Amino acid sequence: MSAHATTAAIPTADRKVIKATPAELMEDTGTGLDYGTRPDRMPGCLTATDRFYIRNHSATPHLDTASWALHVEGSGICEPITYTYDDLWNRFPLVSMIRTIECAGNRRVLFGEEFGHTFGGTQWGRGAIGTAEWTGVRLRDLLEPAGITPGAREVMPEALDEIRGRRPMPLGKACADDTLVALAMNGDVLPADHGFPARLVVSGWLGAASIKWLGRIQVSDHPLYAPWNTEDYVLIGPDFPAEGPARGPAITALPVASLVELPWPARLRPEPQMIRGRAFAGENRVAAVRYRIDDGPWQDALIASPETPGVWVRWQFGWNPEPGEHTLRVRATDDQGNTQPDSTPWNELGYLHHSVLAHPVRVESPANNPAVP
Ligand SMILES: Nc1nc2c(c(=O)[nH]1)N[C@H]1C(S)=C(S)[C@@H](COP(=O)(O)O)O[C@H]1N2
Ligand SMILES: [Mo]
Repeated sequence: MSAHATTAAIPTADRKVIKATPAELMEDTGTGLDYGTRPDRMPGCLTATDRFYIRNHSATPHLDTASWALHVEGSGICEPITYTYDDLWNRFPLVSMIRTIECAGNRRVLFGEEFGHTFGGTQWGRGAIGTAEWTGVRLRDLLEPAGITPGAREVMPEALDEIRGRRPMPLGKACADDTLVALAMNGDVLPADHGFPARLVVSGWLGAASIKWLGRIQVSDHPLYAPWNTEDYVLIGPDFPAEGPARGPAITALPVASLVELPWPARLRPEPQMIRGRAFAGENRVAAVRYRIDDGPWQDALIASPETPGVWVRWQFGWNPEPGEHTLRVRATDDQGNTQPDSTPWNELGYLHHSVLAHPVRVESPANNPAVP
């Protein structure tokens, strides 16, 4: 195979992800591991599983539930426990919740454009975010039978993929009502690429905390360090001092940001229409979404879905655009008063870009613009 072959040409057996990733639904970042959701292909509140973004650091593993087990162990528990797949389905209350997962590297390409710089890492546009209904067991319910010691302070889920993905969190976050070991996604058993047989969903935090393909949960009475809280998924730069073995502060909850459900650049017809998008505020609630066309005033968009912490909202507004080139800006604000900045503090690995974006829009008559329905 030539070095320039596209992923579409790679035979199925050699692909590193399992589900189809057609260009009509997903944006190929070129790594063979990471595919974004096309922002103009999100009709529902939930992101359909066929287009939910994939972020893999190594190939999707093939795991067999007959031999799979989840081990709970470490200095922060009294008695190690091993659960089978059936145990998870049958021995605990099942919980379903809608939650958004977003990669800390989402919009990295746009971050680069803001600084005239190409960041290393996966070249994400706006598609490394998605919302699903997750069904599973609260992590807390799996830890408690092992006896959490009074000195326990950190919990580190660990995966069965080749890179052994792992990322510690404080015991409090691990035991939150909405920290789930998910077994199902959008009403079906978890697909392989999204963590089958079991993945964590850590509400409002960077996607890297939501470890897929779980194999072990370590509970510790001392701080834990892994590549994903020392080398990666930390903020490195002049504004961010190193912390002990970590090159910078570890990213936890995500900042407020927004997304227009149009391609980049967008092409519209000069006629009245609704412009739609999403806003997400990590652990906070989205409180307001404002938009600005060209040099016009900032106006309120209508938030048209429940404002729940950990879940994106859909917003919309009507526009009857004049033919020509336009710039659309959207600024979301959360219930803690945080608002999208004009510029994001630079960090070496290009994480947490959440600046107000200048979305380019070309408005043309139908004759010049046949692609638009
Ligand atoms: N085991 C494991 N878990 C993982 C990853 C991984 O590569 N391996 N990627 C993480 C990252 S960086 C993100 S953004 C989310 C993406 O989840 P998704 O592929 O289901 O969208 O999974 C996280 N969990
Ligand atoms: Mo990520």
